[in-house]
Amino acid sequence: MSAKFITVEGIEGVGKTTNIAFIQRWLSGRGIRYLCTREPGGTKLAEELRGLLLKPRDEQVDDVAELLMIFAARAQHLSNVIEPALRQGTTVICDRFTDATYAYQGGGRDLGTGKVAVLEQMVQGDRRPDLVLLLDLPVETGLSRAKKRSDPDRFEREQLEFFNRVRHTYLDRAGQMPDRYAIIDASLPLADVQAQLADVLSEHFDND
Ligand code: Z5A
Repeated sequence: MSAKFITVEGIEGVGKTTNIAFIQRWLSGRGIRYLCTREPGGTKLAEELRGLLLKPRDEQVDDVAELLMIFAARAQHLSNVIEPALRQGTTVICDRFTDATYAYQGGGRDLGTGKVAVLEQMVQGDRRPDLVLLLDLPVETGLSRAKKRSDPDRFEREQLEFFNRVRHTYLDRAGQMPDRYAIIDASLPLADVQAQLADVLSEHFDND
């Protein structure tokens, strides 16, 4: 079985962390070797860039500066962690990847797809996720789940409209690339969300 590059995406509070733990258990149960990582982050330098990106600050952050920092972290993460793991036959589970950039910077910040696509090609070459698990729910539900946490970061301080643009960009991309995306209804109780995930994972791994 070839190693796969799987990413988990969705808006704020959609349950990525909770469900990545389930995906890890599912893979372990089948004896599949995997590595779990996240973006922005995944290496020392990329985690430092993540800290800079998420920190609330008085200074207005330029949208293109934000975009470039995300891709700087991604270049480091890809060359030091993701590509070596895939080369060694290890499946990679990544909490967010470039679909998040299309959704948050392209859609949320309204930068559009052009600038994201140029950097995607420059940094990733042909590397794209084999499977994008898009956890989807209404923005209000996600925000109310996430609100239970303290100290919102720079993204969590955004307004409802921002997250609606992010959600719709994700859904548009999923509609354009149905072979690569699986949309999971994350508004359901956890057991139902995980049953959907198990079905999609079985489809991708058991038929390989
Ligand atoms: N960002 C970007 O702008 N551009 C990029 O290219 C990339 C990222 C890669 C940090 O991401 C920020 O980076 C992110 C976008 C930006 N900011 N935002 N928004 P992150 O992934 O680290 O942060 P996050 O989106 O805030 O994720 P999170 O904090 O890890 O939340 P989550 O993992 O999706 O949710 P959770 O912690 O698993 O669940 C939230 C709560 O809901 C928790 O209490 C659960 O117990 C509960 N939960 C989960 N599932 C259920 C169900 N089914 N029913 C009821 N309750 C549930």
